[in-house]
Amino acid sequence: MNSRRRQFLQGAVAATSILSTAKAYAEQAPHVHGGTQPPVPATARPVRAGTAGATAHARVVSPDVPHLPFTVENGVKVFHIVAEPVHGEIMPGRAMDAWGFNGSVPGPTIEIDEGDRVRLVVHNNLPEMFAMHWHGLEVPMEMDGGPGLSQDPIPPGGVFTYEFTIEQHGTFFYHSHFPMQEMMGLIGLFIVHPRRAAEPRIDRDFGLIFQGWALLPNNTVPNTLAMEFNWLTINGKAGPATTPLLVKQGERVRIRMVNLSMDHHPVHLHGNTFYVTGTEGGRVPRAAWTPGNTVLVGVAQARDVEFDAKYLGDWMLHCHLPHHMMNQMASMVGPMLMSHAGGLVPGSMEDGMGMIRQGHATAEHLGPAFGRTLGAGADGEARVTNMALGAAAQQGPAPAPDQAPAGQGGHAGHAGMQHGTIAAPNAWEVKGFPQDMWMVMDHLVDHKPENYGLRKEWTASMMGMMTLVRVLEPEMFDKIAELKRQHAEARA
Ligand SMILES: [Cu+2]
Repeated sequence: MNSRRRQFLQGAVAATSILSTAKAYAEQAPHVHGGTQPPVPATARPVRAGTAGATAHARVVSPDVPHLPFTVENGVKVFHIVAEPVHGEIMPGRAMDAWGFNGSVPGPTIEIDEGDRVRLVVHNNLPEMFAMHWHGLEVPMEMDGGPGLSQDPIPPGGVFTYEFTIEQHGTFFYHSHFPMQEMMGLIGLFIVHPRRAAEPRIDRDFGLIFQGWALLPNNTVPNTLAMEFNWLTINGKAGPATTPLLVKQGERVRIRMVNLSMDHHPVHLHGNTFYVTGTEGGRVPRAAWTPGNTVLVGVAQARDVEFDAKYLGDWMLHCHLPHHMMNQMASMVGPMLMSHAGGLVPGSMEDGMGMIRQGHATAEHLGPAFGRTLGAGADGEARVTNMALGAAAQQGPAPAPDQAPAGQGGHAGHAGMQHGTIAAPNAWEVKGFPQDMWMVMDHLVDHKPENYGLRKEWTASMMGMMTLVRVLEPEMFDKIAELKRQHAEARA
């Protein structure tokens, strides 16, 4: 054991100093959902005094997620973390009842400096036991947060104090070590800046957490047993409700990405080449940096990428798994609605319980359409395996008369979905049609200053695990900064 490690262990405090009850603390704690908290401005702040050779580093911006405040007591940075149920919105109108920390899902960002001693007072306001793990941090065993293994679980209403000194730097995170609780959202970023600032100097530093949810229609509570995920989020928001990363042309950008979900995410940046400069184990030696535009962020991994923002533009940053670029995937209703002969009107049993527009529910032309048979059935049915969604189907070309019942040019539509209206006259004769997912949602998010100046209909394909890196001219950057200031003022 080296001397630093020994000092480290000697300094560790007794694990269970009860400072206050979780409930009492929670009443004082800021209860602000991440989505309503203005992003922390990317103002540079100096590395703490006394670190030789240090230069300033940019503060990490974690869009849609607040920073966790701390106090300093006898040189120790003291944080209070409250695990609790959180009601929030994945996007406007799509509520979620998950579990998070201090009113935010994911939890607030902890940002410290290498060499800091930290005291993390964890309050359990969940209805069941809990323990916190510090992912990637080299802490004494008794501080590791393995329930049963290294500590007794924290009971509901209980408090556990973790304390250690951090002699690492990089992108780390904190999370519940009960797996099903992880799936309810209990994770947050834990960023440690190096004693000596990174070279080349980083102008804009961002932190993103990727999560996946099974939020079934008409339900606000994630199904943590599901193996299929229909909502994919960055910092708790799905596109287009994610908040763009704003940079000025010419700046050097770092994006720190952490994945705690059930899938790996190959994250792709448009229009720029980046270098992978860090993992969940810290900074990668420069000689080993690799160029790319897509980086696989596996479950429980962190990846830092850096690039010089040379090119003006609103560049997509997104998981490239196709189903992770969508919202509200709902394959379970496909077999019910995939008919070419649908229409959502109330009706009798004979009308197919309101699921067909006209005709008889058991008519031959509806063959397999409503789950009556499996496999090949009516000719029209064989052309498509998806449900025929929305306006594309409603406004697009009607099936030829021999391919659909007379008078049934329309198709099952979903209120709120606006699918593309550009389709070939013979679209319905093409197997597989329709596929597009064109949903313009500008009106839901255009009030956000960070979205100022984006092209009309920019939201049409901004869904799921997707955000934007906006490389702006300085004047535009300053204009948006001013709008953000006004926006924050108006809400205060
Ligand atoms: Cu993905």
